[in-house]
Amino acid sequence: MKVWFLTGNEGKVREAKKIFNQYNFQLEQMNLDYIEPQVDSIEEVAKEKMKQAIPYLPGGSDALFVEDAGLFVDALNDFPGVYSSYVLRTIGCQGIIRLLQHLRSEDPNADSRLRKARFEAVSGVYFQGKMEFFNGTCPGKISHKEFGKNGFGFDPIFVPSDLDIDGNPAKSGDIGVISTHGETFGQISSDAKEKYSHRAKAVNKAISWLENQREHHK
Ligand code: ITT
Repeated sequence: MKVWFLTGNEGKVREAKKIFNQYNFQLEQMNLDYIEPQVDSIEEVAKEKMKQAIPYLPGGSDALFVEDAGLFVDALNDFPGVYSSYVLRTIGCQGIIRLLQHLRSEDPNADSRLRKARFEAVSGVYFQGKMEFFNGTCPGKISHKEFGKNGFGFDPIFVPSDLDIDGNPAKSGDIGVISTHGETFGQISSDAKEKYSHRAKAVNKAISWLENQREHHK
């Protein structure tokens, strides 16, 4: 089955494609000039993207996929959140680091608390007149400098929290079974990022739903 992904972001396409391909879905990028709505949550943005894309779905047996993501920094009251694209384009990763410059502590373990952040993604999938939305979160912290050239967007400044044996975030203070050992998403491979990523979680839920729908329509 062909799945059309409405996005202008190549990094998001690469990551989603890798997962969709594992389940034998063919993901194609749909590049529309859509209007980015001024709303309060990434879920509303995803819903709005879906509304704008449905009329352009090329084939009746194809599915449509949308996703909106953002970086939420605790010390900045969840900024940049829905403004993440704009903030990346304007002040960039360096700007986020500068906004956190005042957060200093003698305790080397304080960073996880003081520089706490998370990536969130909401993905939406539409097939045969039905649609559903799913979310994924990746907790972590903002690094003191940019590290690494892998990934895209805010990856060079984001260190994901360790994971326990089940792939869930380890309790604060615990050393996880799966860990980047302080490395950012910019320093690790795309395979490694997939274990932690907000996108992978939301995409996997969307794929399960789509597989069920596909069975239903056979
Ligand atoms: P579309 O709306 O066209 O899909 P976008 O680049 O605006 O593309 P989002 O609104 O979903 O994408 O993402 C908001 C910003 O957050 C954007 O600048 C992304 O580069 C960044 N971002 C999203 N997911 C990310 C990830 O996994 N790693 C690093 N940065 C990410």
